[in-house]
Amino acid sequence: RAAFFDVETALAEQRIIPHYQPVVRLDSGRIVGLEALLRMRRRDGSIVAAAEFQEVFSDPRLAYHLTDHLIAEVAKDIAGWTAAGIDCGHVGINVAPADFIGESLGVRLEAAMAKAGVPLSRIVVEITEIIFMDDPRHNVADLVEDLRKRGARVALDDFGTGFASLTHLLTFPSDIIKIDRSFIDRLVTDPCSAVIVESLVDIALKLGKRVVAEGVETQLQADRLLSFGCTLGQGYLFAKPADVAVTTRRLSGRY
Ligand code: G
Ligand code: G
Ligand code: MN
Ligand code: NA
Repeated sequence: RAAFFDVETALAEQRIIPHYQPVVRLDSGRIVGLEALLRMRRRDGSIVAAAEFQEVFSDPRLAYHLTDHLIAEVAKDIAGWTAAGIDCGHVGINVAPADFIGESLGVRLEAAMAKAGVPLSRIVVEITEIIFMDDPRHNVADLVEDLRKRGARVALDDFGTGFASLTHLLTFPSDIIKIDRSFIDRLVTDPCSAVIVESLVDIALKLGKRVVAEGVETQLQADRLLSFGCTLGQGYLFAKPADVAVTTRRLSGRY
């Protein structure tokens, strides 16, 4: 596993980069947006996924710097696509609990986007439910309100995994619900998961939110989701996360 030190060194050496996974229409596979996912490039060129070093996000100082670096890279990429006349849609970024302490994430995001000439309305801040259950210092409700006031969108990520998912719908004014992969995994094989997913989609749509299904790996899952009225998803069935060059080709319709 990659250690704290490896990630810190990679950050200093500009070897922390975003990969992007498309968010697609489940019926046509058409790309409507992206999710940025942090990757570390080793000196030998190999790529290490965030899952391999997730523990570093629990270090507040490093997590803060990783987020700042990531948002600057994402802003640059969006600016590049825009300049090339390529529409990338909305781009999701994941945040760590450390991003809810100290200087406002809204201020940091606004500064990074302004520097690249990208409107904040391009950005979706994906907040995992685990953060809500964390310590009250994180002030998530205020932060969510601040982000939306500045024009960013907010997604409840890994939705359904928290102990109080439905309460979160009331407490946090999100724009998008991302249904956790664990439910999609069992969607076709487990009738109980199917009922839960159908109900979550129904609730989210009735509340006027967009719903994105995560981890869609089979056509059967996509079809079932479509029958529930869930029109958006991401997953290996459509595309794995990939670097900016591959993503540019995908967005240009060449892949
Ligand atoms: O892409 P991957 O499967 O390695 O992601 C594993 C986990 O790491 C996911 O839960 C994802 O949300 C998280 N993650 C990916 N990129 C980032 C990031 O830039 N910041 C934070 N805080 N978490 C990230
Ligand atoms: O927690 P979060 O939703 O941010 O995590 C997203 C992670 O899920 C990414 O790291 C990505 O690599 C992974 N992922 C995306 N699509 C699929 C999929 O279809 N199957 C599996 N197993 N993982 C996926
Ligand atoms: Mn996410
Ligand atoms: Na998720």
